[in-house]
Amino acid sequence: MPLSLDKAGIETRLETLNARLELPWRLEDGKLRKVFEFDNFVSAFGFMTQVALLAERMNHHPEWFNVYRRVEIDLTTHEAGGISERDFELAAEIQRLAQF
Ligand code: HBI
Repeated sequence: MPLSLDKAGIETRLETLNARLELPWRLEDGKLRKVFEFDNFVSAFGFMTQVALLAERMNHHPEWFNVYRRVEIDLTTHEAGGISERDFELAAEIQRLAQF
Protein backbone atom coordinates (compact mmCIF):
# COMPACT_ATOMS: atom_id res chain seq x y z
CA MET A 1 0.00 0.00 0.00
CA PRO A 2 1.63 3.32 -1.04
CA LEU A 3 1.98 6.04 1.62
CA SER A 4 0.92 9.62 0.95
CA LEU A 5 3.72 12.19 1.17
CA ASP A 6 3.53 15.20 3.47
CA LYS A 7 3.86 18.79 2.19
CA ALA A 8 7.64 18.93 2.75
CA GLY A 9 8.13 15.59 1.00
CA ILE A 10 6.09 16.79 -1.95
CA GLU A 11 8.00 20.09 -2.22
CA THR A 12 11.40 18.34 -2.17
CA ARG A 13 10.38 15.89 -4.87
CA LEU A 14 8.77 18.64 -6.97
CA GLU A 15 12.08 20.51 -7.02
CA THR A 16 13.92 17.42 -8.26
CA LEU A 17 11.24 16.62 -10.85
CA ASN A 18 11.17 20.20 -12.17
CA ALA A 19 14.93 20.80 -12.06
CA ARG A 20 15.50 20.60 -15.82
CA LEU A 21 11.98 21.29 -17.07
CA GLU A 22 10.94 24.40 -18.97
CA LEU A 23 7.35 24.00 -17.78
CA PRO A 24 6.98 22.69 -14.22
CA TRP A 25 4.62 20.26 -12.56
CA ARG A 26 2.63 22.02 -9.84
CA LEU A 27 0.72 21.00 -6.75
CA GLU A 28 -2.92 21.92 -7.40
CA ASP A 29 -5.99 20.78 -5.46
CA GLY A 30 -3.89 18.12 -3.77
CA LYS A 31 -2.73 16.63 -7.08
CA LEU A 32 0.40 16.80 -9.22
CA ARG A 33 -0.67 18.72 -12.31
CA LYS A 34 0.77 19.64 -15.68
CA VAL A 35 -0.83 20.80 -18.94
CA PHE A 36 0.82 19.69 -22.19
CA GLU A 37 0.17 21.44 -25.49
CA PHE A 38 1.06 19.74 -28.76
CA ASP A 39 1.13 20.89 -32.36
CA ASN A 40 -2.05 19.04 -33.25
CA PHE A 41 -4.52 16.39 -32.10
CA VAL A 42 -2.57 13.45 -33.57
CA SER A 43 0.54 14.37 -31.57
CA ALA A 44 -1.53 14.86 -28.41
CA PHE A 45 -3.26 11.50 -28.86
CA GLY A 46 0.01 9.76 -29.72
CA PHE A 47 1.43 11.04 -26.43
CA MET A 48 -1.66 9.83 -24.57
CA THR A 49 -1.30 6.39 -26.16
CA GLN A 50 2.29 6.12 -24.95
CA VAL A 51 1.32 7.34 -21.47
CA ALA A 52 -1.53 4.79 -21.35
CA LEU A 53 0.87 1.90 -22.09
CA LEU A 54 3.37 3.27 -19.57
CA ALA A 55 0.64 3.60 -16.92
CA GLU A 56 -0.38 -0.03 -17.45
CA ARG A 57 3.23 -1.18 -17.11
CA MET A 58 3.59 0.84 -13.89
CA ASN A 59 0.09 -0.08 -12.64
CA HIS A 60 -0.40 3.59 -11.86
CA HIS A 61 -2.85 5.66 -13.86
CA PRO A 62 -3.37 9.36 -14.58
CA GLU A 63 -6.51 11.43 -14.34
CA TRP A 64 -6.54 13.37 -17.57
CA PHE A 65 -8.54 15.50 -19.91
CA ASN A 66 -7.98 16.11 -23.61
CA VAL A 67 -9.37 18.70 -25.95
CA TYR A 68 -7.86 18.91 -29.43
CA ARG A 69 -4.09 19.42 -28.90
CA ARG A 70 -4.21 20.03 -25.14
CA VAL A 71 -3.71 17.27 -22.54
CA GLU A 72 -4.24 18.05 -18.86
CA ILE A 73 -2.77 15.51 -16.45
CA ASP A 74 -3.46 15.16 -12.72
CA LEU A 75 -1.63 12.57 -10.66
CA THR A 76 -2.73 11.29 -7.28
CA THR A 77 -2.70 7.93 -5.54
CA HIS A 78 -6.24 6.86 -4.76
CA GLU A 79 -5.10 4.03 -2.49
CA ALA A 80 -3.04 6.48 -0.41
CA GLY A 81 -5.60 9.27 -0.38
CA GLY A 82 -2.94 11.75 -1.53
CA ILE A 83 0.27 12.09 -3.49
CA SER A 84 2.78 9.24 -3.18
CA GLU A 85 6.18 8.31 -4.63
CA ARG A 86 4.31 6.53 -7.41
CA ASP A 87 2.97 9.84 -8.71
CA PHE A 88 6.48 11.27 -8.92
CA GLU A 89 7.76 8.10 -10.62
CA LEU A 90 4.96 8.30 -13.19
CA ALA A 91 5.49 12.06 -13.71
CA ALA A 92 9.22 11.48 -14.35
CA GLU A 93 8.44 8.75 -16.90
CA ILE A 94 5.80 10.93 -18.56
CA GLN A 95 8.46 13.62 -18.96
CA ARG A 96 10.68 11.14 -20.78
CA LEU A 97 7.89 10.77 -23.35
CA ALA A 98 7.32 14.51 -23.76
CA GLN A 99 9.97 17.02 -24.73
CA PHE A 100 8.84 19.91 -22.54
N1 HBI B 1 -3.63 4.57 -10.15
N2 HBI B 1 -3.51 6.83 -9.76
C1 HBI B 1 -3.68 5.60 -9.30
N3 HBI B 1 -3.93 5.42 -7.97
C2 HBI B 1 -4.11 4.17 -7.45
O1 HBI B 1 -4.33 4.04 -6.25
C3 HBI B 1 -4.04 3.07 -8.33
C4 HBI B 1 -3.80 3.32 -9.70
N4 HBI B 1 -3.74 2.30 -10.56
C5 HBI B 1 -3.90 0.95 -10.17
C6 HBI B 1 -4.13 0.78 -8.74
N5 HBI B 1 -4.20 1.78 -7.88
C7 HBI B 1 -4.25 -0.64 -8.28
O2 HBI B 1 -3.09 -1.00 -7.56
C8 HBI B 1 -5.45 -0.93 -7.39
O3 HBI B 1 -6.57 -0.27 -7.82
C9 HBI B 1 -5.65 -2.43 -7.30
